[in-house]
Amino acid sequence: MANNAFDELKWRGLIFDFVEGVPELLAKEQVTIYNGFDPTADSLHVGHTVPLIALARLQRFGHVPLALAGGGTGMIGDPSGKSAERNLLSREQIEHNVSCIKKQLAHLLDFEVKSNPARVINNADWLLQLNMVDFLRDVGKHFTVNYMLAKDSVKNRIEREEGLSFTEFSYMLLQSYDFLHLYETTGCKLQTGGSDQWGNITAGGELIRRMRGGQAYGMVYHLITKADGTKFGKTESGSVWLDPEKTSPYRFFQFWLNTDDRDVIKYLKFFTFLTQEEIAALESSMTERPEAREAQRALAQDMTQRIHGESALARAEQASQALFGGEIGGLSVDEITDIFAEVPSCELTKDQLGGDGMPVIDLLVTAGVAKSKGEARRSISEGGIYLNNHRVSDVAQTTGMKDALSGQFILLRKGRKSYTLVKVH
Ligand code: 485
Repeated sequence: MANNAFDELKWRGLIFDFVEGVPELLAKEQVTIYNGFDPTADSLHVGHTVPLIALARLQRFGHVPLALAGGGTGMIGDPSGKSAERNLLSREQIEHNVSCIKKQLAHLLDFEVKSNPARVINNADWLLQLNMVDFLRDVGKHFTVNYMLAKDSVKNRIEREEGLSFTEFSYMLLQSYDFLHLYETTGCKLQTGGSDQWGNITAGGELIRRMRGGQAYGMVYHLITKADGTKFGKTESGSVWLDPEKTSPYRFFQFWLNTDDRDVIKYLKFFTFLTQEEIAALESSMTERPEAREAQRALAQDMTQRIHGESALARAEQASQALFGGEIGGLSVDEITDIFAEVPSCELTKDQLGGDGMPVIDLLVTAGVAKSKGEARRSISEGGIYLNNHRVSDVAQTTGMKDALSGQFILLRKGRKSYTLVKVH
């Protein structure tokens, strides 16, 4: 760890921009710092973890982190970084999403430490009771429309001729009001976020200066980019969520494991608490033995462990081995479905496999692994056929319900990694 918070974040390559005075502020006092997260879905995704983990980093340096769930702002929708107007979510949906993301926000922060415990707050608690006429008089009067139009979030929409509703146009006033509210009620002086939040954060600083004559600060992080130009945090199956019901720990582990060599060192700095020395060692390993993918493995282990816990990591690693011929005996139905989702499959009834079962040779033909019994026999005698990842050594071997994992699956493999999943029902 660097010896002050700002240098640490800077070394990690996180800092995109900051208000003058932030390094000194972080060096000389214990600062209350907030970062907001809108409840647009019932889970955070991997992109959200950069600012969240940064809050945890700042907390380790003695600062006080506030993670804000936007139960109020979520009713409106932030136009920042968005090219099109969003659909409004219902109140019930927002409340549900808030309760889901609050748990995730809490997961990475420390609530026990005596000197600077974290807090999770919800801006619905103060925004929903605002009176519109009071708000327009007290807050709106401090912003010129000219100032608001000059913000990137607004300018981009107008230039693209997409336009934006008055609803989204007003969003920056609400986020500004949050900063003012937290400045007054908690002494919060610093707001953080991704670089798309710069306009909203500086607007809040402006409001605090104009209404209270106070000085508040902002600091924004780089949005994550990928060397291949595609969007970070997405796979063919969609966003990578923190909720294990939406993205299984196995998929989550695989997502990190698949990081491009050109991105992995940057991600180790952004996402993990590994030290400079540890990251430097992984960097040399990557240059010398890229095929070992040690850096990717360290990243995948660290993130999966921190988000999903030790035992989920162990299972995810075991699951990852399954595709490389590892033991599949202890895997659950959900894990097998998840791991082998992309491999060809076929369906068989329990009757077909009941009684004395059927010769493996017949199953290979039925499942399309071999074109004929002759080919099936040949493959077995060459030692190239595996049943549940165990080599079939006898051409006369039979298989039946005794081999069905959880009574539902038989996994066939031909050669090193050509799998077929037989589903029994
Ligand atoms: O007082 C606040 C109320 C809400 C917010 C911030 C302060 C949320 C913010 N307006 C927002 O929309 N954030 C995005 C979100 O919630 O998904 C993303 C940002 C990204 C990063 C991340 O949240 O686009 O840059 O800040 C944590």
